[in-house]
Amino acid sequence: MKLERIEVRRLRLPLRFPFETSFSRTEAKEFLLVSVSADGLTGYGECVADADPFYLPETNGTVLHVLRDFLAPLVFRHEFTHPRELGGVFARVRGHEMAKAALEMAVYELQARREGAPLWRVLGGRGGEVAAGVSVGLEKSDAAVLEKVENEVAAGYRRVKVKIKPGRDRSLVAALRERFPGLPLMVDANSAYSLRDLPLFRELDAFDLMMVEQPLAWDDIVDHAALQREIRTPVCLDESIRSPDDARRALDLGACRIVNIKVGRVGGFAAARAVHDTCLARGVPVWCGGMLESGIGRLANVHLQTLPGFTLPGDTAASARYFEEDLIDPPVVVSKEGTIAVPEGPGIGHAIVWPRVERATTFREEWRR
Ligand code: OSB
Ligand code: MG
Repeated sequence: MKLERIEVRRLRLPLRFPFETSFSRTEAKEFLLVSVSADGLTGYGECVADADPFYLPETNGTVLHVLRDFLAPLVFRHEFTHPRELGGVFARVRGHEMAKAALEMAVYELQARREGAPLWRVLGGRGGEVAAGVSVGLEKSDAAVLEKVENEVAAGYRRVKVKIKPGRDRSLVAALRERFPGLPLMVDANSAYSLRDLPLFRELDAFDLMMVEQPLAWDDIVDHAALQREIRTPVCLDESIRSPDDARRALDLGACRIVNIKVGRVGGFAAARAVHDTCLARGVPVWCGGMLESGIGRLANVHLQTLPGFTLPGDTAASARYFEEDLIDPPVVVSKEGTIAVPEGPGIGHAIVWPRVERATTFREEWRR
């Protein structure tokens, strides 16, 4: 395959409800959409970088720079037979996983369209359905979080994750556990704590949480290993795993017992597969994280989590939880049983609604071979 054209758009989609974590509060999703064209077909990849570097270091600005000045020239210079080769093409560029992933995901999506196959087939997954979990942000009060969780449980989600931060942890978890005794429940701290908070995590052991996600620093695995040795609840790593090697090292060190896989965070589908394969070989469960993606990235996540190691529900919720109007038709819907149907059409498998993309576009640039 010889790519002929790459287009990058910046989009802004208002969220139906603000989403608050320990690191920020978001009222609109601002992201880059990468389109790649060859031989009369185009594939699409949604970038998970934000406008700011508060989750991980990359931003929409750094992604645009690295795509324009490094990754696009590299990919135009190479001819390849399968998108799995792009990891090698990009290897000289250190870091910038979200930029690499956005371009590589677009090429995978194009590959699927070339084969007339759903993305899951190119990734080595399966059709059918996947189990949906939901991520509930911080609210003004514990009562407000409880009300949100009540609604999500009624909607059918198979697992609920709530965001925590210092001062908004013990009482919230205790209240949730009292109200929902049997609910598969977990917490995500987005790196808001340190090892000095060990007593808190010992207390949380009493609440039968499925896991505690990324409690300590975004670039740490050593302290997480120390924490995991001291608590019963499984630690799950998100921010700390940015490559297949990171996953191997974290598991060797005992830094976690569960891994959250986000394609954008680990540098693409091939890397996500490699993280998945490492975990599967060691009996470590994985699940697919979310980044408040539009339907384009959301569907990519649906296809990915049909791989056999994704044994836990992901953070892939219904389009309507996030956006008044998603960019895809039909939107992603979650059944009363908490499942999402895996698309069977070519590529991501649902149509992109171009008038909505145009309306949300705030910037556009294209490069040619
Ligand atoms: O840590 O998993 C996270 C959203 C933005 C950035 C980081 C995270 C999240 C979520 C939301 O938890 C998951 C989703 O619903 O897409
Ligand atoms: Mg997380």
